[in-house]
Amino acid sequence: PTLDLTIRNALVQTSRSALRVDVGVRDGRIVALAPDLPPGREDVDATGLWLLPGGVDSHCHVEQLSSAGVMCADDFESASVSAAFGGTTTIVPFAAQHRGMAIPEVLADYHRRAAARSVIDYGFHLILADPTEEALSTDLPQAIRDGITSLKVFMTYDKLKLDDYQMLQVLACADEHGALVMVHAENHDMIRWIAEQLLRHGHRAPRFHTVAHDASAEGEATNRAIALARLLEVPVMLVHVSAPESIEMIRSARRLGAPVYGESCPQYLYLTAEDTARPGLEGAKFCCSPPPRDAAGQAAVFDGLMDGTLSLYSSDHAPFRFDESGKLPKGPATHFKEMANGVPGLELRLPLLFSDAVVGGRMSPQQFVQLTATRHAELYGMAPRKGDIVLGADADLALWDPTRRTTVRAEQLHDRVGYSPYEGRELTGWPVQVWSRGRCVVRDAALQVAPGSGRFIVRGRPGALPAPTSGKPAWMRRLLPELAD
Ligand code: DUC
Ligand code: ZN
Ligand code: ZN
Ligand code: ZN
Repeated sequence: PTLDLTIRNALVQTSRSALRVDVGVRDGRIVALAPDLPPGREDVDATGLWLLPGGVDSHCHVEQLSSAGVMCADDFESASVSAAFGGTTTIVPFAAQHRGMAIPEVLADYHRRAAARSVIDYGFHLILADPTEEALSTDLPQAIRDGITSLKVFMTYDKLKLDDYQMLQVLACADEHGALVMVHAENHDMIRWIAEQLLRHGHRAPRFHTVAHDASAEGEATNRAIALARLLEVPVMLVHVSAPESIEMIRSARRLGAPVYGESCPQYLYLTAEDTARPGLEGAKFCCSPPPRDAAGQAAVFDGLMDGTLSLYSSDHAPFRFDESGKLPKGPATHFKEMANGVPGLELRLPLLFSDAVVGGRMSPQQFVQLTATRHAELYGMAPRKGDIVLGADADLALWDPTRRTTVRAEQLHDRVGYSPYEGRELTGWPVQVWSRGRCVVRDAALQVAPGSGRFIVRGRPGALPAPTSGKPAWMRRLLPELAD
């Protein structure tokens, strides 16, 4: 039978090697990787271009209400379109429980909205703000069985933070039922105390956000999250890691063989605290939590990504407009504690790293593929369908022109944020054509599919977890041996 799609003459960059092969697609899957394939019904001559697996962005916020009640600027349509234009073909945003909300309803709501609007495939992580008995005994296990095999917990924010006891409950429950726990690690009271001193002295400007979120607060909470996970001998994923001391703690834990994982993001490689000090309120455009740090922090993040201490490079796209609906709820009178927290990054995540590190010669295309796609799929239970160019995988593909030069202009991006923290940057390398399950999503700088054509991914057991055992949990065997036999 004929191929639905043949992409010929590209340099195919997989997670393992660069291949001179044609790629054949049928029924949405990669079915042939060989020279001189027969023409497909869609036949693409990709001479001079690179074919990469579509990116997997396992950390983004879409159509999500913040704990302060602010709605993201992007819905599932604008977010997924923006992702696709930037070479990403899978997103795993959050379904956010707020305290008092029933988890099944939260999930049903996100499912309904994403199914109607996403143009690429998507999964969800559950944000767990209220780990009640009901949540831990019934709702979370059910969500995991339904393919939501990861959850995020917070150590800060008044309305989200869990205490250490609750963290242990969640880590043990996730271990029992087969989910990976992502942790936002910042010490709540350290940040709260610094912020209080700053505000009391009249320091209200955006840059004081970065002062309040001192690196030591991230380091302290990272250390504690690792200690809690190690007590139970369970995996943990530290998300949006920015502080050198946090990276060092993850590195040490991993050296000891602990299943501790880390993720970082473009804002920690390509922004600094100085950006938040731009005149007036302009600095708010660069404020996220944890905040961008300094040049030494940028270098530590890059080294962590290169040596495997940090496994993932995600966007942490948290889109808020630069107005009363988002960043500046009180207009010009807004102080740093009142700003919505987060920066956009879905569309530029891959082009920023590609230009700086791959074109810049600091990172191999294989390492880029692993950091932007393969490991996301593996660690979060989507491999081998997603995240690589291998036989049998979904034909989620991005054709890159490694020489295309672009100047970042917010008005040319497809999100609804209205500004870009990377405005004016010159980038080399851009994804010029993108497929999701063999359907062309982006071609000639135009969207080719309708909203709602993306599918929910029922994720399996995360690769970050050890193989399931039928016996008692590791912590019980160690701490309560008489119960474990
Ligand atoms: N955590 C995130 O993951 N994103 C934005 C802000 C935050 O606190
Ligand atoms: Zn967070
Ligand atoms: Zn002062
Ligand atoms: Zn986030």
